[in-house]
Amino acid sequence: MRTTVGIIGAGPAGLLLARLLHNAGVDSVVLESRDRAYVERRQRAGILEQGTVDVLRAAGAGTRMDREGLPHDGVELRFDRRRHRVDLPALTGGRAVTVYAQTEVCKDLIALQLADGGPLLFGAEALAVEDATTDSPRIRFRHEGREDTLVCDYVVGCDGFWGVARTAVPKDVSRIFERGYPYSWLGILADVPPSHDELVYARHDRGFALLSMRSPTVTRAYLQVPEGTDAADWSDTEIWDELDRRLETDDPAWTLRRGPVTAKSVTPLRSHVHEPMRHGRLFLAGDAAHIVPPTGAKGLNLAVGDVVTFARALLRYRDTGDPGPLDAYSETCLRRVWQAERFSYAMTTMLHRAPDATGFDDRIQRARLDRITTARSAEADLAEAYTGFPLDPQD
Ligand code: FAS
Ligand code: PHB
Repeated sequence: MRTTVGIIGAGPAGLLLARLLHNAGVDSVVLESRDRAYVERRQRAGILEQGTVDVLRAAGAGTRMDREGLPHDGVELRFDRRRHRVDLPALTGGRAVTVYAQTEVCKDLIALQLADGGPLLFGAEALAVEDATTDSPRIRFRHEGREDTLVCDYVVGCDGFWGVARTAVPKDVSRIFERGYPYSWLGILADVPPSHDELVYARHDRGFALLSMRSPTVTRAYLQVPEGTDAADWSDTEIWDELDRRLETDDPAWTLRRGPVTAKSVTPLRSHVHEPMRHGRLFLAGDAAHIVPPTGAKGLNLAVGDVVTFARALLRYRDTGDPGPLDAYSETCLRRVWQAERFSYAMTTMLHRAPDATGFDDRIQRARLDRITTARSAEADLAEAYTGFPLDPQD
């Protein structure tokens, strides 16, 4: 098999890249190791930055998002029984976010790709990327029990944290920057209308809590739990009781709506960056290159930023012969990635309580929250980061 751009992974990064290239007349092939149903139901991101919404619309993948997505102009910070609303458009010159689940973004992009895009092979596992430093990098893959090779001009590794693409970068070239966190997230889906019409991020001495949603009838919520927690150890009642405790407030209008929990899972929290994000004709995008703790709602949006940067750079090279943006791909993406890492780390350490936290740590967290809720400059910094860093230096 031969193509211009070989894409490993049909998560949001790989699927959006295939769409952007298709719209620009560049052929590509997407190899995805799992089946379609798995990719379409894998619960992950829920928040889309303004820039991501704009890119999906421009790519022709925004119809259902515009119909079913929930635009949000604010988020709430809750601590010490206080409720503080962060007015995103007022603090950012009009930017906001949209609640539209990653599962739905993937469904929309898969439907478009299968309708009129290039090949999208499910159950096709990439085994290795070879000859990345030549003009014809190759992907060796297994599909329907047979090994095959995809010869490309460029390979883009969109295969997530556990993928193979990153392993094709020689050890003496790779630099890894990482931070683990001594806690995880217990996430639930519940068939009950959300208790609030915007997201609530809560800092509590018992630990972090987040109230989010998937639709006007489906709540998505998260609790900070000890590392290694088994979701099965938490009964539905225990989860709702703990959410109630951590979301406590003096506001008499507040009630936590409870309902049947339909899914629960535990996710470890980590920050991880692989540099460089390019090695010869191999480019890394999304979770294949970087992981952020989900507290800043940045993961999916960063993946979108990477593939927009790659697609624009490739088209610039094709249309003008200027290799500049392609050569600067890693540097351009890493500038945005490190801002998102900084923000996600700040939100995580401000809102979670470490098992060995001291009174001093608690006071510092409260001082950071007090600063954000009383100083417009600090609040604006949070709002700008939350609604999204520029997708590309051209923006
Ligand atoms: P993905 O991991 O989504 O996709 C990689 C794909 O590659 C997968 O389909 C995998 O099957 C495939 N693959 C792997 N190895 C392969 C191989 N050898 N051959 C072929 N295919 C292979 N982000 C946000 O922005 N907002 C949020 O609210 C948010 N919440 C989150 C909540 C949770 C619980 C988690 C876990 C993550 C959350 N994230 C959030 C981050 C998340 O959305 C990721 O950043 C996003 O999935 C990254 O997309 P991709 O880079 O496409 O990687
Ligand atoms: C979610 O809705 O899944 C979600 C929202 C915001 C976050 C993380 C996850 O920061």
